[in-house]
Amino acid sequence: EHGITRPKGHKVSFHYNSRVEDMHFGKTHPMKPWRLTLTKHLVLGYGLQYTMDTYEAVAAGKDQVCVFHDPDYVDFLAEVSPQTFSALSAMDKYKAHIPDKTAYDTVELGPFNLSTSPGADCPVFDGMSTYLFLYTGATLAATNQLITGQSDVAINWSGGLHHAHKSEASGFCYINDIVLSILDMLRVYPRVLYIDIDVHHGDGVEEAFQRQPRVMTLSFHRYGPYDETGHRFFPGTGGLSSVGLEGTIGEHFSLNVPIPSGIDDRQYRLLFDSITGRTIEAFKPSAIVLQCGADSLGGDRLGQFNINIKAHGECIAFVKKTRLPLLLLGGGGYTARNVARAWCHETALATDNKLPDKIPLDIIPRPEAFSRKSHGNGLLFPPFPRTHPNDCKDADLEFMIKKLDG
Ligand code: TV7
Ligand code: CA
Ligand code: ZN
Repeated sequence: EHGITRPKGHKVSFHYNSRVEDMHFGKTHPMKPWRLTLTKHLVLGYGLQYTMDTYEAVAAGKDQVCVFHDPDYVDFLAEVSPQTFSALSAMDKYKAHIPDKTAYDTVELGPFNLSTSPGADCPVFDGMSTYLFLYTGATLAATNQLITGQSDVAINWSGGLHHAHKSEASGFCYINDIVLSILDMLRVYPRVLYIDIDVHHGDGVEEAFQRQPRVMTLSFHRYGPYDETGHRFFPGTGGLSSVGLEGTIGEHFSLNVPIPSGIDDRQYRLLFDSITGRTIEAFKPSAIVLQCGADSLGGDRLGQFNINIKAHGECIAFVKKTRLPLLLLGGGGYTARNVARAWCHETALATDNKLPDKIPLDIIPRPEAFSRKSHGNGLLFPPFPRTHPNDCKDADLEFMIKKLDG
């Protein structure tokens, strides 16, 4: 009825479990799983479920998570709740993992950088284990679809948690589903390219593969000097010269594109197309994992870029044109209505559909989320108000493109 059709010549699968929506990181915490509810409403409202195979995700097993993470950390994640946190933290096997206090921490941290204090980046909240093992299960199921050739593109908007380390939570990320996915892929594909358009540096994925020439990591992110509070834009890594672990065979298999605030559509597309294009040409990946963090959009609560949904989507379309097995993952995104717009639009791109711009407000459960006067009620509209002055000079971007071409 909308003219929405299945793609010709390739298969798309969508992996999700609505139970992730009930989770709350805390009242003022910017990460709102509710953005996934809105995304689902748009995807269903537009009828995109008829264009792909949809799978209800099941929780990953502890053994699957231990393929990358420290078993003690995985045990802790599987058992912890706000009620058991302090008793677990006192156990010998976990006590050793309590980080030393730094001047920088404003909250009390427990083992593995987890905390029950209200201001923590990685809080322990009710239902946390369920949430973590579900988003991981969805990514692993999506990965399996690709590896077995049952899907050409597989999507998990609840995954893409790129900051988690082997035995430490970081930046709202607890289990690194991306690393687990790539490790699975390496059993089948000779080379995997990881691309990260979240506004933050994909440090956890880069670190995991810094000695590995079969995985190339490429992150585009906000990067800048220390501010007046002594912080860099999180996580503070990912400078131009960070290219993989020096002296190992992994050297030169990671690339970083550090970007000043306020970058616009034209500049971002220029950087993305030239650098990604060259990387694909040179590395010849057998499969691609694309982390589609939507905090790189203008108007994001945490991000500082000025790119619109159309340009964000063009990055996905550019990568899809390679026709390589493609895993699309979510990530950051802190202005929920825009996250949902972007990921719905990108689901349509994956299935070769062009959606009418008018959001079907009459059939989605929460139309008020998309019908604000100040923002319009279109899917791609509006161009976001420029809240960050553009600090990107074309000459600097050209310099970066040349430098990375080496
Ligand atoms: C992938 N920025 C994750 C991005 C992770 C960013 C940070 C917050 C933040 C946390 C809160 C909160 C916040 C308004 C924003 C150095 C600190 C400063 C905690 C207040 N409000 C992704 C992580 C980043 C938590 N962390 O890439 C509870 O902002 O900058 C920091 C570290 C120490 C901790 N404090 C912040 O997008 C998913 N945190 C409100 C309540
Ligand atoms: Ca990034
Ligand atoms: Zn982010």
